[in-house]
Amino acid sequence: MAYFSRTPISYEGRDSRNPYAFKHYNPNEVIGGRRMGDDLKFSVAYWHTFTANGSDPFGVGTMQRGWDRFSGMDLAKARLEAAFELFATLGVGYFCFHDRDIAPEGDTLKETNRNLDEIVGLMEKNMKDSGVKLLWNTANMFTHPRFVHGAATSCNADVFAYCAAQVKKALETAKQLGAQNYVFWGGREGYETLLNTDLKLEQDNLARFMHMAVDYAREIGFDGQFLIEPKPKEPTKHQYDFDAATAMAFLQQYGLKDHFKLNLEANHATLAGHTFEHELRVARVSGMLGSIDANQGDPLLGWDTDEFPTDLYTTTLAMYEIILNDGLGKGGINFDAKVRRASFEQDDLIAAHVAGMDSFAIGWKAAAKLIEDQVFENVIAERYRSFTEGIGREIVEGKADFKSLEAYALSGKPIVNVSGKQEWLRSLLNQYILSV
Ligand code: XUL
Ligand code: CO
Repeated sequence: MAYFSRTPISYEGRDSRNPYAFKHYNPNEVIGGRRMGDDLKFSVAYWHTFTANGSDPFGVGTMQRGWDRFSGMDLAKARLEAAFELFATLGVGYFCFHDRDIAPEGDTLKETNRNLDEIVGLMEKNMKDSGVKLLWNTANMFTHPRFVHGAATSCNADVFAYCAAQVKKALETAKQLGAQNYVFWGGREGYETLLNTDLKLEQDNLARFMHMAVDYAREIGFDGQFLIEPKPKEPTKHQYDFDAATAMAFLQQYGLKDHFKLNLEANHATLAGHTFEHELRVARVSGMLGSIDANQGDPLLGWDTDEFPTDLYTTTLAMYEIILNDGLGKGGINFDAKVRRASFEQDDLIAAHVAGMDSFAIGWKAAAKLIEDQVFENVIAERYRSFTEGIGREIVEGKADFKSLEAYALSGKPIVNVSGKQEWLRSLLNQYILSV
């Protein structure tokens, strides 16, 4: 190994204190007929792990990375080598990237595509040799100054055309590498002020762009799942794909719903003022839960901090939704997470992924047991029992109307409510998490 010197991470059980060992992630463990490894399809994010240097608005990069002694295409090749070493060390089966994470831009789009082709060829070979798969790829249409006014929602038609060329190429890459999904995160698809914005045209254009992508995927035989990744703000003030509900309404309005699912990110949910589990539930009950970006924000900071996920309430309630969804299908659990600026040693990358994987494994165990025991299902069934009989059943079956309901209400039957028992339910959740 040229970049990572640790032997593959192994499972040492819950009492281990080794930062480079799993205490809970044990893919062959089975609860309630489900195998942990089938529900926990982990993926490493190329951008945070191999390209981020730790710079922030106040300071330069801090990360110590063996591959950073190179530049240009040599750097791209070194990162690729480091990436497949890390996947093997962690035993992770998937990864994700933006086109510009893996190969540098050239002076022209032609040259950029040539750089990309060369790395994608090498990547394909690495994937074959290792068995590691591409969970999803996407196009970076937010970093370069040409995207200053947006990408598919830019006021400049030349930018729209450039983006079409870029996504066309990205779909060809997806097809070549057998990507399971293709993601649209609307990097700069939003606006700052209505004083210079044609909101209707921008949203119509975004839908036109997505239809073109769907058509081209069909034309080249790419059969991965299209995903939209909602986010309410950052970098723009008003992102068009605000949250799961907004993105689903957009897909419905523009006739795209059958072609897409959602890639939901924990920190994006909290930026939108939701819990992660709320976003997953909203998508799940509409059959739109596709994949997740696993990370967490900081409740004391108002921005997308993309920390590695360690909050067990969130991982448990996320896995609860994922198991009730019967897994994520083509989707997976992508660590869209970065080590803190002060965690600059290369081994921190390993410890961070181990922490995230273990946190989701704990979440999986607690959730699988909760579902096996039907803890919340029984509570919920009892709570809504009034809709399974009498007047409630008539409402649900469409047999009631305002007149029949008025007659029922006027009959004088007393209304009796019962407690929601939230505190007891939270303590039950604690018990399940503590007993994994
Ligand atoms: C940004 C974000 C992206 C997407 C991929 O907040 O989450 O990294 O996941 O473009
Ligand atoms: Co993300």
